Amino acid sequence: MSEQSTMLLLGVGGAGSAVARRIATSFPGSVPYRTIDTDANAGADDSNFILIGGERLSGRGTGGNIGNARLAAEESVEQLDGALANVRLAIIVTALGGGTGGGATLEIARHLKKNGISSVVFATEPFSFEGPERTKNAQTVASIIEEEASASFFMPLDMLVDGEDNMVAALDGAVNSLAAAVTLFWRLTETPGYIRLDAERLRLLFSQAGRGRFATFTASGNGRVDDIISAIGSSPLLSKGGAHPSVRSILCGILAGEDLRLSEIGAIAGAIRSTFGEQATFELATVNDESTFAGKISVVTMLLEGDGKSGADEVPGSAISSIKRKSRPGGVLAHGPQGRGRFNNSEPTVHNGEDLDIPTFIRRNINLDF
Ligand SMILES: Nc1nc2c(ncn2[C@@H]2O[C@H](COP(=O)(O)OP(=O)(O)OP(=O)(O)O)[C@@H](O)[C@H]2O)c(=O)[nH]1
Ligand SMILES: [Mg+2]
Repeated sequence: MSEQSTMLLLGVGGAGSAVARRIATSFPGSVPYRTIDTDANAGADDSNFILIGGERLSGRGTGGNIGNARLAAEESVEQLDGALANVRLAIIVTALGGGTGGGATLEIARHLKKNGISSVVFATEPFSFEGPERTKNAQTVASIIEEEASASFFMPLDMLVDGEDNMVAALDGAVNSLAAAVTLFWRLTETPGYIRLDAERLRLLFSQAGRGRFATFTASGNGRVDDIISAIGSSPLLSKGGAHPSVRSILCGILAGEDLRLSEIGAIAGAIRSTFGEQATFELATVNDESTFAGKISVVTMLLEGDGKSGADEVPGSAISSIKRKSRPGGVLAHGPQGRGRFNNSEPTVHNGEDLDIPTFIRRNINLDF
């Protein structure tokens, strides 16, 4: 894809930017991307880098302060606009736990939504050993990001890496596994397969999708399909506390060499549907690329739960020039008096006794004190 692409990759914060750079190196020169940080040093060698909050923070980063990251992003987010012409779908990669990854991602997703650009956030949640404070901050900000992004996937780092690794290897492994997962996802749209998935179809699938679950699996050899099916069934990234509740939509991407058989596609698709719900909308895409996947199969599985209410607004086009930014006091989200925001004048959507039109963070009594 070129700079004319309708998809743009954004890496936010230190770890998020590292992941974006890792993905971009898998497609030299063909992934349009930007890295965004409050820390000037982090972008020293990166011509795609955008420093935010330069005046407020003097390029020193936030030191873990989500509130400062939000203000920095609010002040500087329009610097992104030059990269947004023609963009219909932004893929944001970030790590929650620090300040910038969470705070700036939230404001960027909000800015994209105002511009009619769909956004899909892939974010890691901190290792449990980073302490309860970071985990709590990450969960709080995840609930707000979920309201602003079209679709969001949050993956605990504990599940992405091998617990026996040392710290340096674990962090590198985390960057690698998130980058590999998003790279596979990107390839689904980048490399035409027999069953195509284009950026616009993806955008529609993701619009108002809400929070989802995401995992990738790779296997080779005779038992490759059985191995993948069993890994899908036991993946903690795809289950909810061990259970497999039905979802609204499923995206299954199969990337393989030229030896991919129809029966293999059928077996994988059938297993995913029977595990996560025959009633769900099911999208299948394949990529056949002998040079990368000879003898292997990689499967991208995305489960979207959205109720069709909580994601990005569908605003036609991506008319950056027509944005009228509304200022609002930092740290407070602009939802209506009852917390029902834009659903204030419509019938409530009640499920299990909860009004789903009220943002998640209000329903769950999460305090936004940053
Ligand atoms: N994958 C990966 N994750 C990291 C690395 N360093 C930190 N993390 C994780 O990413 C989270 C956020 O850390 P950073 O990316 O450094 O923070 P930031 O978003 O730049 O935010 P501030 O520096 O606090 O403004 C941490 O809580 C860790 O869970 C790394 O080198 N690789
Ligand atoms: Mg940082």
